[in-house]
Amino acid sequence: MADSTEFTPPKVWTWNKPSGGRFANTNRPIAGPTHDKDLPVGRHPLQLYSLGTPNGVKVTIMLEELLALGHSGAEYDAWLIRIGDGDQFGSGFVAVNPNSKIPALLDRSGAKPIRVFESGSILLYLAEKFGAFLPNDGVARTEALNWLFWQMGSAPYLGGGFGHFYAYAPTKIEYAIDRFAMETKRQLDVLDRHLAENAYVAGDTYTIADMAIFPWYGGVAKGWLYDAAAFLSVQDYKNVQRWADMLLERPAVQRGRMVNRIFGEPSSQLHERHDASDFETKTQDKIMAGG
Ligand SMILES: N[C@@H](CCC(=O)N[C@@H](CS)C(=O)NCC(=O)O)C(=O)O
Repeated sequence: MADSTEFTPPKVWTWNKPSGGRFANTNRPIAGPTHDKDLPVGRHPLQLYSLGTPNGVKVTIMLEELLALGHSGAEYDAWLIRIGDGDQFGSGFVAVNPNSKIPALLDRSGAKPIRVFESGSILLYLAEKFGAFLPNDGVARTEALNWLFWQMGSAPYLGGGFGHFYAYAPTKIEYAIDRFAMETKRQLDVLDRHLAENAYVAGDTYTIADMAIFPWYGGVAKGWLYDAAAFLSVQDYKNVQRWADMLLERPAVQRGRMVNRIFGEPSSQLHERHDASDFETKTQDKIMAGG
């Protein structure tokens, strides 16, 4: 491959070769479905089509937290969408999310199903539907939304920028890695300074802002993402570490992290979730495996 610094872009970009890198098989410059495929539908009011990536985990944590609070209307079926196999381009999935990305939610509790896509929109939708994990009004609500939208705007630099060029790109480009490592560390510092003064992201209470930020910035701080803990000196972000450890203690967070997960220890993976008892089977597996 030519040295990236020698590349001169043509006048008009054309799709004449695979993009290279980890997602070369599924990357396309056009939207819409590639094949006909209906989505499965289970018995619960909420149907989630997702994968246990940081964006997917935000929503499963929220659903498990709602159930832990006693909101039985938050019962859900979680179906696995294997993005590496192109499931996000099936016609049924595209009808729920025209952007072909997980997570996507279908609320079938009313007369007409309601589709919800974009993880931030799903968190807000669920918070408003159940009146939970988002203060009703005032400064606290605005602060929760500030940080929810901060996450939605910032994480693409962490994932699509830093993670892509550090871990997935076919060549290591110093300029790109430096640029996005700088931005990722800046973002971690933003969060670290804020969490020095606040127990949770939006102040004293746990909200959807924590659920949105934890899988990304908690994940990078705990070394789960991109094998980059040492490179980013994540141990230095002491307040982010304190906050991530506190969230990790929550049983709903532990359950949410297992749903639609297809990597890591087999006992930590619950590919599909259709009932609360699905977790118990996993706990039994763990005990049998001596874990
Ligand atoms: N802004 C979107 C991003 C979702 C997203 O990037 N999902 C990734 C997995 S984490 C995906 O489905 N990728 C499949 C693809 O790009 O084809 C959200 O927060 O919901």
